Amino acid sequence: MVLIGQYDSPFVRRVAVALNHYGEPFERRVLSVFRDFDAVLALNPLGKVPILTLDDGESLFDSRFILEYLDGLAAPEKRLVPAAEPARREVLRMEAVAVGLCEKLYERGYEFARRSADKQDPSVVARTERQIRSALDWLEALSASPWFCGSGFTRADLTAAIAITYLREKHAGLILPSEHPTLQALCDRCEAMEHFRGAAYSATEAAQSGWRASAA
Ligand SMILES: N[C@@H](CCC(=O)N[C@@H](CS)C(=O)NCC(=O)O)C(=O)O
Repeated sequence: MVLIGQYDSPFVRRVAVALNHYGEPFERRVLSVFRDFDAVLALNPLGKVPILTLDDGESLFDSRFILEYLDGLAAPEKRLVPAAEPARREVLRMEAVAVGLCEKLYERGYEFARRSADKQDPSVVARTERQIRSALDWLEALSASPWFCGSGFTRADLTAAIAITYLREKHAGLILPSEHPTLQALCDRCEAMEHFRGAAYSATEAAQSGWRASAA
């Protein structure tokens, strides 16, 4: 399998960490959705990453779809979403908020890093920042100790941890870490795990694709 995308993307990282967790070997092709847009469009009609190319050449895209596919392949004890309700929908609800948080952070970053100052819309930024804060407060209130759902590590933990790293790396100064101590601790715990270290956030890849860290 080949994972396409950079390790400054929370969506790409969540697929990479899951692949490591399942013990699925993969190669990576470091394409940027900006610098290598034509190549990405050739693989995904939406021109977005992550893309996972299977050994027969089939391409899967959208981290949600890819992670569902991979969880279906995994042995039951390795799965990252519980099979039984209500735990299943609890994890999926938390994951939805954590992925949505990544999407809102991406939107905010896009406004600053990709648009010139005269094109930025303060009302869009303010709305996005409210959504980011609301999602963080909601996740913090779940008091992960050590994990969100019982004693097992799930995709909700994986995604929330990656979202906090993304916040720290690309939106430093937006929200004080002391406002969400449980999420910060979850992030530290996860990023220290082997599966996360094998797909660590890459500031180099962020810089290579033209990321401008401004208005943090
Ligand atoms: N819902 C998608 C979001 C993926 C996404 O937005 N990826 C960003 C990179 S971090 C991207 O490809 N952006 C290019 C674009 O939206 O034009 C997923 O979970 O995979």
